[in-house]
Amino acid sequence: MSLRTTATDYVEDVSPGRGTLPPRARYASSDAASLSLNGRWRLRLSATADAEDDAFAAPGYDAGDWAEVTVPGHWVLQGDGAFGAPAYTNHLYPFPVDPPYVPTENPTGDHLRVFDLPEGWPAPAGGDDAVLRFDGVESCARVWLNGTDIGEFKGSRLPHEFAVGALLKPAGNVLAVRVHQWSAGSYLEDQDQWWLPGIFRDVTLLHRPAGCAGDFFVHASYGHATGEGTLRVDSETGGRVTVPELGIDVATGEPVTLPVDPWSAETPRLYDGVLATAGERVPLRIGFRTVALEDGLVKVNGKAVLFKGVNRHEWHPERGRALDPDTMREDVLLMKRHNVNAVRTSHYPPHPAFLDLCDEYGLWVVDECDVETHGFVEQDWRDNPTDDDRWTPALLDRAARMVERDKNHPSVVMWSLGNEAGTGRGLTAMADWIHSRDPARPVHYEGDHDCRDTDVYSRMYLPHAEVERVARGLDGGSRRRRDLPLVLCEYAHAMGNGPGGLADYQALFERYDRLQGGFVWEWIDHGIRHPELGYAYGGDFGEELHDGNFVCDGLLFPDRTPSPGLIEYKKVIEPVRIEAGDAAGTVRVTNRYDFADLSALEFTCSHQVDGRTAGARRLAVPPLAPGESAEVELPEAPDGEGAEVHWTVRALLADTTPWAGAGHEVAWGQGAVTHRPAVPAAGPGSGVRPVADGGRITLGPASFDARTGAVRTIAGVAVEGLRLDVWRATTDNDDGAPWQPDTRYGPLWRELGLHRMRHRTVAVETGGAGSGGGDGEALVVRTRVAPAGREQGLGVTYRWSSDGTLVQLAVSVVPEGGWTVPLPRLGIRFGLDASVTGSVRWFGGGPGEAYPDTSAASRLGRWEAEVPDLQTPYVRPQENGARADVRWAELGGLRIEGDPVFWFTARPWTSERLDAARHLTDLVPGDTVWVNLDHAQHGIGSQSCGPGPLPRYELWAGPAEFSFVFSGQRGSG
Ligand code: IPT
Repeated sequence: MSLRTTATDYVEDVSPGRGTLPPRARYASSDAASLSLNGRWRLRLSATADAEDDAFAAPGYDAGDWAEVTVPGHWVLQGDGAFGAPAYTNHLYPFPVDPPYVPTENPTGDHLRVFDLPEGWPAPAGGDDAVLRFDGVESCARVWLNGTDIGEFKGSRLPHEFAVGALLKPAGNVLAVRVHQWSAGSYLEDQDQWWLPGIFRDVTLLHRPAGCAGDFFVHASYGHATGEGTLRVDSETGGRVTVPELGIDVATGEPVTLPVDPWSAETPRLYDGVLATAGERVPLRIGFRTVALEDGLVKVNGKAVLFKGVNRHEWHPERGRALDPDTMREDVLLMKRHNVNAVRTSHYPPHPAFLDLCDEYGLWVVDECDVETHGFVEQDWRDNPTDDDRWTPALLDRAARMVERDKNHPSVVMWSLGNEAGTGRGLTAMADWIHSRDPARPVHYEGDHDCRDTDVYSRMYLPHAEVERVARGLDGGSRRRRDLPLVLCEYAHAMGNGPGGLADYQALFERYDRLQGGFVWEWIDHGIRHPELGYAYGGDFGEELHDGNFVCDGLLFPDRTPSPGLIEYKKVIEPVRIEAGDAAGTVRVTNRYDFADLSALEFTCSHQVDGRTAGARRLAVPPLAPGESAEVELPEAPDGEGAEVHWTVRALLADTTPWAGAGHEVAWGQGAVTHRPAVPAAGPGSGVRPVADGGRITLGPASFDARTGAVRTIAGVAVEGLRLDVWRATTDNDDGAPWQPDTRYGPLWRELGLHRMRHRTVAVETGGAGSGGGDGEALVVRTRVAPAGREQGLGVTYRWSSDGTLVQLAVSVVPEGGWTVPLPRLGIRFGLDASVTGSVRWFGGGPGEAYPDTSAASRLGRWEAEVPDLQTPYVRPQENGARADVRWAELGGLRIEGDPVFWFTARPWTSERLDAARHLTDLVPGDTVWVNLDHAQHGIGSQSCGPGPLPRYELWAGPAEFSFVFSGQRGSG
């Protein structure tokens, strides 16, 4: 005998649901009445699915003592912790893998909302003249209207509609929705993100007048050879289609062909039209374009496109995946302003309004279905729902809900079956169905490396060398695959500091036709705003299973501030390349758009003398067609009188566009006119010598501790703890992902002890020849820098000299013992009194941070910043903030000139503190500003999920010499 109630069996039922209407095309508006049911709802939380009966759904139920939540929303992000907490796992299911069963502890939110029909709502005509639509509920909902059970559904990020006309009353309608956090559907929704239950997208009541539009399919193709578009709107309910601008007035189902401007992500030309049925007028936004697989390439309107894409999860640091229209628009504007041209809706169909924006502003969209079963990888994909016929109806239901909803968007150029779901018959069934329903769009799926079901060869996180092998057709693979283009649906893992190597990927994408670009992982950090921690990540809510800050791996910080990774990406993918021409005094400009010429841009040229800009002028650049380039003469450079001179050419929007104002910088380039003059050596031959006086040694304007050789002051500025430094607070990419096959240096650095190097003073030498060392003109300090327990070390010589005004420190480093790992960094560090440090001025790369393989966007110039503003606020603190190619820097009364140029970092805490911090709020500025002057840095790479830095960006220990000239700050520079 079973005592268990059967009322909740649907929760663990693999079928998609009961009672819902067939999926259909989505449109933003029509002249039919609608009523938003968003707002404040009553909420009662239970710990299990069956804790409460359905009495609450009956009219007259008194929910006066229930809590309230905002819909759309996730209950765990509301109520200040009273409604449970979010939980983050990457691919592990946060419950036992026992499909289709879910835990008995299954947080269940009963939602209640009473509503009246607004004035003017058409009088009930009897029958089904109203539809109740849910745009997204995680993960399973059962719905009652006015006490009648109308059904239940799964498929969290997909729409579900019910016919409710017969149940509606003019006033006092009771809508009851029981939402279960876990259901059989959860097995299909194992995306790498927070588990966030709730009614997180809109709830809407739609009037469906007699003769209203049903499903319809806008086919708007473009013949690039003829310049003509063909429009045909297939509609369940017949009617007429009008497009006034084109003079179109045809019956549904009837094709019409005429000259049009095509739609592309670069030129998002939309035509306003109307589908008029007997009972409804539906506005259409029509974009003519044809997507086809031709010559082994994905072509739009006859041209192969290069995807410069991002993977976008829906995210807001307070509202989770409940996105408001402004946030969606902000995402699109930020993408457009950063030269992004494509978005993969990882890993589920987005809020439908996002696709309207992509149509309008112009972005190529890979629309991905809400399917991921990644956790089954732990059991070698055994029992994977995508290869189990019992689940196929649910998979097909999801495919249909996506395709039917989104098929009328010109921006959607590919359908994606889902993510990380293994391979199996269910996926094949999805692909077959999609191919037959919409033959005009290619199908994407990464998990199928043989491309049985797909029309592009998609991979994630391939190393550069592997990408090149595929590009050259050397990777083998199935017959079908060999004829398909490669798209990296994920690459360049933007977790923490990074991703590195973007420019090197882009160079490959541009070089080989078979490579059609990729999508950086990912758009935004999913940090959750937290009162004590700043932004919370996995584990911060006490989850028993979690993946820490792996959820913070975006190009935007959680508050949508662009991270240096996005600035770098913008530069790397800029649609105009500006570089030194072959002839002296010229610049080569190349149009790298796929469709647009350069007529929307204007160009300026300026020259910089020692980094200081001397006037900017317009530069006449012809309106080059895509792929064309021209060499343009630069204006005459000013006479630098021995100083370093370079030019900067910028491509700016000539006019305001929908996504950025006139003058917005799209691309830029720099080149040298004259190179940096030699740094004056301070000391040798000047006659200034170190003078010992008790415990002190004086050398020109510097003083030292006579016993240790440690510098104490330079030009009257107290200098603390100056010494060689090789450690950096490891980045997420240094630490690497456990599954990444290459050597991960972060853990090896720590194992070797590079974070606890000891400095043994070998000798402090001031004498001339015969006094045991030194040349009489210099203070020479010899040390050995090494970790406890190991033989590896660095022999370091600090050679101080002065001409009476300047003080030069020449450092030479000789590795000892066998080094089997590269160094994190190589340079010196020292402390300055924070109370007098003031702002930092420098001539070198800026304004933002750069590392060896993230330095494309580092622009040579003069920059100034306060020390706190030099920090990059990675959600999990780690090495950050280095400025590249620094000629000189000034701070705290010191001027430091490097020979050669150096990496400059200044922070209000030590690297050790930075290393120990888990959240930004752990970092508290101290009394000392710590300055690193690095001769070299190890690259960044992408190993938090993908490959490490390319070999040329690794910093292997070897003999090194570098020097710095210190003097009092000049004030004006
Ligand atoms: C890949 C996933 O597709 C994506 O959702 C995300 O988890 C990303 O990794 C890492 O942030 S899968 C990985 C095993 C390559």
